Amino acid sequence: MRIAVGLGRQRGEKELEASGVNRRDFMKFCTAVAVTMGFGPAFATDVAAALTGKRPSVVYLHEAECTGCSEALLRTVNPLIGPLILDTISLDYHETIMAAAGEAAEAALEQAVSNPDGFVCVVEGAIPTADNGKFGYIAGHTMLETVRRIIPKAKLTVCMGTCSAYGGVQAAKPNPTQAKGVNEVCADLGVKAVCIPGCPPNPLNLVGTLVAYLTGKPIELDEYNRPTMFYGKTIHEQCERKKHFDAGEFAPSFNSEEARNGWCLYDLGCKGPSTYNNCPKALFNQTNWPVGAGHPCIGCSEPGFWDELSPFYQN
Ligand code: FSX
Ligand code: SF4
Ligand code: F3S
Repeated sequence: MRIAVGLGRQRGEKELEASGVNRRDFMKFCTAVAVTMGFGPAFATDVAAALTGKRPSVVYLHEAECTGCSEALLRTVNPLIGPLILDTISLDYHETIMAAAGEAAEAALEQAVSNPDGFVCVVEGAIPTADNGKFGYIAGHTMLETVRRIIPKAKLTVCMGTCSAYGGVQAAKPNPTQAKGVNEVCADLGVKAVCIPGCPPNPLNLVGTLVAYLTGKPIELDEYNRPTMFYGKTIHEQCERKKHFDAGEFAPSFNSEEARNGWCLYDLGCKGPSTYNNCPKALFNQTNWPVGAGHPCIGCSEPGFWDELSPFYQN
């Protein structure tokens, strides 16, 4: 599946209002993005300007995965955030919601790719590389062929999710399709995509990356190409259960009084100490996060987590 969208037009808050987003909610969202980026609430005005200014043409390539990344973007509990995200990253032609299909969808892709102002490429899913990529076809082309053709032309490429970043579940042993992440598959083409891992990732991290790009902020990356503004600290450092870890208070089972009372989930398998992500602060749907809901972190934003960080549970 692939999506080609957003042809670099001017927008304004009126347009957002037309899609049911009032100024107060819009600014609340901009503040959440600004805080997630680590710039503080004052940067919300710049975020608002970036989100209502000229939006970039975005090509969204969809490869081998579970579509959880799109679900995380589209199925927000706050009905107002959906239109904002859709408008911000131009997902209005997302294949699962777009009207265009077949040749019209293909034409939209080509139109976006040849936009004279350039385009941003967002990739979701891993790329099967075994036998010349024959395990993944879209519109008669292998996924391998398409990513290698489109991505080098993009002004910025963002890997949405652990699969496009590092291969994810498709690359778990024995990896029969030899699935790989974008940077590995396109290394010889000089591509360096920004990785927003997580299975799924937090949509705020994608929006924040695009805002940084639109406002000309440098995006500092760690050794796995993750923006340090989102992935600079471990889950453990930011966890609300850490005081219990420090006090040696470990929940003995999921269904225990101790687990419900916020004790540390380390003995149940939590990988928070070796996982870099901002889940405890950014939250999903601005509501909660795995450990907050009583589930140990399984390390979903780390390369190779399916093999290297499993088993996910201990008891
Ligand atoms: Fe992977 Fe995303 Fe996990 Fe799923 O597209 S990061 S399997 S949530 O859907 O790629
Ligand atoms: Fe660390 Fe996990 Fe315990 Fe939180 S629950 S303090 S992340 S080990
Ligand atoms: Fe993933 Fe751990 Fe966050 S499992 S969603 S990195 S809490």
